[in-house]
Amino acid sequence: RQPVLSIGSNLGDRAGRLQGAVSALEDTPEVTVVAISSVYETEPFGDVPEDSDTFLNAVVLIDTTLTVHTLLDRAMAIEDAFERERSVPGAPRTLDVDIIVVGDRVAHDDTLTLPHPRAHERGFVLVPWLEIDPEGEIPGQGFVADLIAGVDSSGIVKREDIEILL
Ligand code: PH2
Ligand code: MG
Ligand code: MG
Repeated sequence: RQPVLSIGSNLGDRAGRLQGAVSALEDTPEVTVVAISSVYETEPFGDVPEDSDTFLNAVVLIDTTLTVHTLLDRAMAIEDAFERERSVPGAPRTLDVDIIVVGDRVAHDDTLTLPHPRAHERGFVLVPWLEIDPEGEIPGQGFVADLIAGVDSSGIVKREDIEILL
């Protein structure tokens, strides 16, 4: 099982936070980082305040023997370590770590929905994901390569000057 994670930040030292998130994932027992996409500067999308700053986003493929809920706990602990504020929905975030898909796993419970319910319409997820996983697929939605055709990716620009290292 190779879970696909989306990471994003639109507050403060955005690049430093994405790097910190990847390092924290790699430091997690039973988690191996398999691939990291380029970093993209992306226009705020969807349900965010109108004056939101642009995000840096990337997608990370991992390999793990952790259960999805343990992985989710770890993702939230990593967000907390970077002072993620949860009080205001849609507020600028220092760090967001989302589980996008875990193979063909489907989950709907209080804490986790898989696949991520909005990933298929988000260029900031699909564009970096396709880069590192050309066969990527969202169960019930289709292949990433096909889904990209249906989204607006004009506000998604690769930042050649930023690189996340393992
Ligand atoms: N995350 C959101 C809402 N909107 N837009 C961009 N560009 N990048 C994000 O990571 C993002 C967003 C909710 O988590
Ligand atoms: Mg999110
Ligand atoms: Mg989130």
